[in-house]
Amino acid sequence: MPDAMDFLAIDALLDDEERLIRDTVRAFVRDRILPNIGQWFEEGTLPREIGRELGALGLLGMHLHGYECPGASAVAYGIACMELEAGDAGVRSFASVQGSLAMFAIHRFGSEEQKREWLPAMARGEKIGCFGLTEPDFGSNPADMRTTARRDGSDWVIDGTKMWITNGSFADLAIVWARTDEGIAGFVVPTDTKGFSANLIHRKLSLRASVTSELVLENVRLPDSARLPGAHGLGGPLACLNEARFGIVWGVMGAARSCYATALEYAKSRVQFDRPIAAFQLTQEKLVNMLLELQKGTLLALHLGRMKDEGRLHPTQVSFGKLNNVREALAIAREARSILGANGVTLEYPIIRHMNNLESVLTYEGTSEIHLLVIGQAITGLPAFT
Ligand code: TGC
Ligand code: FAD
Repeated sequence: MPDAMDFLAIDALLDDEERLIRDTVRAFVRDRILPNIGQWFEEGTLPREIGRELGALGLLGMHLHGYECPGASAVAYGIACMELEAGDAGVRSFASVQGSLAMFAIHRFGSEEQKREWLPAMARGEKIGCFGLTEPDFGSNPADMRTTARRDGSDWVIDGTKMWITNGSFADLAIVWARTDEGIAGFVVPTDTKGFSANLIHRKLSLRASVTSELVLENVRLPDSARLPGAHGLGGPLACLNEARFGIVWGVMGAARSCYATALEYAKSRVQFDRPIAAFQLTQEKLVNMLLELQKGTLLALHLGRMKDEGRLHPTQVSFGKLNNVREALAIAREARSILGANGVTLEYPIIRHMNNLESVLTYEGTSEIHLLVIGQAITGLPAFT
């Protein structure tokens, strides 16, 4: 009989190293994250030392090569994201921003000096990075950003505000994207630079176990060596987003798996009308629909991961994965929540936490509408953004 948690035997499609990474990250989540996450979520915090712990496990910049980065495959990186987000999207976000956005930006576009200065310490989790693209008035449309960087002698002077920036308040460096006379450019901004400040965003009801901040840059003066020399135009930040979006395609299946597993166990033990609620046809329909989308989404993530490892994954295919898997993970979480009845609304169970987190995941790294339009343009040849 197929396994209720792995009905299509997807496990058999992984190699030994991939299974080892999965088991290692799963054990870390079980021992370190799950016992604490309810409290962190309630308090609206994520301890900064999680960075060093993720670094010690080789999970920061894990798919990057050189500079003390592990150089793992895309599939291995995806599996790690899935296991981290089975714990909480806040922990996966931390790893995504550090590895796929901040470290990737330096790895892909940075100078040799920037790589040597930052990447090893970031891989160890000693230095924390954030990625500032979104602004208060420009989210889906970063091309029109207002933050500017102007030349002043041999220096650059940056002014502007970035909004909703993960890891912002405890970051040592911010990758800041700004408009220059030559187009959009990226800068490595040490957060102790005069004129830089980060303000914690309070009262979030989603991704609470994650630090989200506003970055304010007032007359931030940096030498030319702080500019990412390889990044020219909006394609720079968008290339970083491809990496993080790929991690989300996997990550959300971890959150969905946690919801499905919780609902399945609960349904088998919760008795109403003298029967376990799992014996009712309506409950079985919910569980089966959840399983179908969970398994299809996981297969999709694996397929995209194998394509990425073969170097033939197109950004629009990442959009396909992000749109489908986040949408389905959110539907699974909502369905799972209903199976738990009133118990589904408390932090005693993980479901409502995942469900609330997924609302942010649906929005960040490109909203579902933006990914739909990216795919729409790819299949029709007609852009419908404006
Ligand atoms: P468009 O004219 O289409 O493109 C501009 C230039 O970029 C290139 N490009 C890409 N390059 C790499 N990867 C991609 N996915 C790319 N998409 C486009 C393109 O070829 C062009 O290059 P060039 O050389 O010709 O200049 O740009 P557009 O202004 O029309 O915008 C397209 C659109 C709407 C798809 C894009 O702006 C977009 O993706 N918007 C969504 C913004 C977004 O995703 N923001 C995320 C912020 S970071 C975040 O949310 C982190 S969450 C952190 C956490 O996990 O906690
Ligand atoms: P808007 O762009 O104002 O969109 C609002 C609505 O309008 C959405 O439904 C959108 O899909 C829709 N819409 C917009 N344009 C169109 C269109 N052309 N056609 C149809 N519908 C459209 N950003 C960073 O740079 N770095 C980070 O680390 C980061 N972390 C984040 C963490 C959290 C918890 C959250 C919630 C966000 C984070 N973001 C980060 C910001 C995130 O990327 C943006 O919220 C996202 O890109 C959407 O921008 P917006 O919120 O301004 O929404």
